This record gives sequence, structure tokens and C-alpha cells, in this order.
Amino acid sequence: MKIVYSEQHKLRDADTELYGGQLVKPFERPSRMEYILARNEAVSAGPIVEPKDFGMEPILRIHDEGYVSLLQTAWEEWVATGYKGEAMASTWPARRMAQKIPDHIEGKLGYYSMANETALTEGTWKAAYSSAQVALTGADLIKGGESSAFALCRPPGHHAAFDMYGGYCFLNNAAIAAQHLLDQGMNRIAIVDVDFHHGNGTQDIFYTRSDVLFASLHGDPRDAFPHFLGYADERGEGAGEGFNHNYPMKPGTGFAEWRSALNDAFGKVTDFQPDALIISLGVDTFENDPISFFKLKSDDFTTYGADIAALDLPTLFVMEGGYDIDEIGINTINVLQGFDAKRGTS
Ligand code: SP5
Ligand code: ZN
Repeated sequence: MKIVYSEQHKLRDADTELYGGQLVKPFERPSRMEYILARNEAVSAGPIVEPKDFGMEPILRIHDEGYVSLLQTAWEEWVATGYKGEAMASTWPARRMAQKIPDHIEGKLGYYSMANETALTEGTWKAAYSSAQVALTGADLIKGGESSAFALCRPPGHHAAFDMYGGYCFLNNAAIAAQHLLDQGMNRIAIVDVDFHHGNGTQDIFYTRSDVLFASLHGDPRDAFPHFLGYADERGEGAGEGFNHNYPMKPGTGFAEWRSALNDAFGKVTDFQPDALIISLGVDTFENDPISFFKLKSDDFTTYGADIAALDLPTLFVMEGGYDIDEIGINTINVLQGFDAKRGTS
């Protein structure tokens, strides 16, 4: 399948992530893409294609205008204050506090974020914009009749909500792609999020809607980031009731249990009869991922790639998380190869 990719992701290269009380080099860093590209080069899972530019409109179909404009100007505003480090919030509109947008950049960052491990930096907006265009180009390929495509997005997107960044995410690439497919005439889209972390942003964006079904398999929020969303009793609201499905799982969860959750989610997808399937593809479920606690092995990624193909739906893969180690290349490409082998395509 075609792999959409742009070098522009390199503009997102933060120096700092707040981790365990220290500022460390971020887990979500440019070299992640090198592992994936190198593995693709070695086994030829698919040709690399450049993204097209769909402009701001499809981004603003999903995200708040004030939020997007903050992302565009935050770095300049931050530098103008005289602060020396990378831009990060230090206070939030928590319980019983005013939900008003402050004027000072530090307050604005708190208003528009849901986590503070993620620093804003000079090139972040451009990289996030490009990442969204990569996803839109993938969606466009599917709309144009390709049976599958891989949007190799970076930075990732699934933690980004209507008006909040965090969890290494700024624009919700999968949600933007889904809305684009609907706006191009499709009626129903299913998004299955297999990243280790709950896709809180995607859930938030589609929570009251019945035209996008969302299912997420993830570390139980009692134990794992993002901690404040992803419980099994979150099933959607209003018209969206019954169109949101969460599968939180405990530390140490292995492939057998994970796969049976996937199978359950696929039952919901099949009943929904979507026009297309979007997979939020994070490979941080791997046993050696540095920030996660599931126990998937490299072969398991091939196996579930084939499971996805068996649904027999036009399928867009959108890259999310997976950190630090050579295997993120192997595991990501294994999903595509498992899928292609089952479909009899390449
Ligand atoms: C896209 C994506 O995968 N985002 C993940 C963001 C997670 N950021 C917070 C990480 C906190 C990790 N705590 C892990 C303890 C491991 N010993
Ligand atoms: Zn993740």
C-alpha cells in the first residue's frame, strides 16, 4: 500500500519532556520515523508518496479556531515573555475554576492543554499542520479507490481534542481524515485505536455523533496516561450513545487477551457497516516499549494486521505512538505486511 510521508515532521524536535519530575529528551522524537522508513526500505511494504496540501479548512472542521490560532502563535508569544525554556503550561482550569481564556500565554497554554509533558516549540505548528496533510492525503487515496493506505503521521494526533493538545499530539490526524471522508460523501466511518494509550481526543471529538464509531484498546486509565478518560462505561452521549467503545486493560496484558478485545471491537465495526475504517496505529503495545505495559511481540503485529484485513473494508492506517526502539519499525511494517498478505495485495 502507498505510504504517505513528509520530511516536515522534523520541524517538531523538542528538547524537553516533563517525565518523572525531570526534563528529558522527548520519547516522541524525529528518529522514530527513521526506524519505520528503514524497515520499509528493507522489506518494501509500499512506495513513499508526498502529501498534497488541503489547506486549513479540513483542520477547522475538527478543531476550535481559537485553539488552532494558539498553536500558530504560542511560540512567539512565549519567547516575547522572556522565558528561556520551551513553552509549557503550569496551571489549568481545574475543578470549580473559571473556564475563561486568559490573556497571558502561560494561562492560555493551560486552557488549551490536557497534559504538560508536551512542550510547544518553534517548528511545532508547521510539523503538526504537515502531519494533518499527510492524513488527509491518505484519506484522499482511499476516497479515490485505493483499498488501503498508510499515513505516516508525525507528530501523532489521537490525544488532541477539539480544543486541547497534550500526549505529544496537537492536531487529531485520524479525526481530520475521518471528517474529510464524510465531507467527500461517505456516510459512516469507523475508527479503531490500537495505540497503547486511550484515544481521548478522538473520543471527545465524536462523542455525541452517530456517523463515526470509535473503539479504543488501551492501558486502563487507572494505571495509564491519559488517566482521566478511557473507562469502559463511556459509551457516547445523545445521538452518539452506543457509538463509543472502550477496552481498558491491565498492566501485563498479552496478545491473547488484547486480540479478543480487538475481535469484540471488530464486531461493533461490522454491525456499524462503515464506508471506511481508520486504524489509529500506535505500536507502543510492544513488550519493550519504554512508557507502556502491554506485552505484544513482533509477530503479533503481523497477526493483527491480517485480522484488520479480514474486515474487508477500505482501510486507512494513521500513525500514532510507539517509542525509542528499533522494533517500532519492524512492528509498524509488520502490521502493513500482515494486512497485505491477507488481502493478497501489496
Ligand atoms: C501518542 C502517544 O502515544 N502519546 C503518549 C503520551 C504519554 N505521555 C505521558 C507518559 C507518562 C508515562 N508514564 C509511564 C511510566 C512508565 N514507567
Ligand atoms: Zn500511545
